[in-house]
Amino acid sequence: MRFIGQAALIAGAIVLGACGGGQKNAATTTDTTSAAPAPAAAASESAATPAAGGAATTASAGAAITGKTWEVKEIGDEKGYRYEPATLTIKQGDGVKFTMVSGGPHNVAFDSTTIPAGATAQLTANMPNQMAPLQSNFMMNPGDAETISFAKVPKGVYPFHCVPHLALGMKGTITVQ
Ligand SMILES: [Cu+2]
Repeated sequence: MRFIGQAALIAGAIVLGACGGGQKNAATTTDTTSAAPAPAAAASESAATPAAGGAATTASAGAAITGKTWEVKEIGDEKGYRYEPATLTIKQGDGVKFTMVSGGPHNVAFDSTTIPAGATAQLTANMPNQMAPLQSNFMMNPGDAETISFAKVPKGVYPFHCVPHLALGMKGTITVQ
């Protein structure tokens, strides 16, 4: 079980890394607020100098985890349905690995209206497997896991919940510092 989880994590990191490295210059193509596509030279400059406004949060490529990966368990038992821990404070660039322990299926879902402004595009890109926008696939069996990168997302509070068990109070909060 432990090896399976680690293999999945490594595979996820490789996929995220490959996307993040290869598509950097394409990241602004979905930003339709710009009057014209930026030439390659301008793209290089913006990569070297952090943007002052919110434009940098528009992205189509997943950003690889550069910091620590935190562990959250998904549990459903006689005490109820919950994430453990349900409250996390992490750094921008960290990742969170959600692992199914019992009582599934569980998943991890965010609401674009409750996460920080401008976070939706990058967080969507950072979630490896989604059955709907900002909703991870179901984790059916013990040991199934999904790792979500919080690299390049805006700092702030990210409430999340389990779609099948929201009514039963299975939810949590990740604060990105
Ligand atoms: Cu659940």
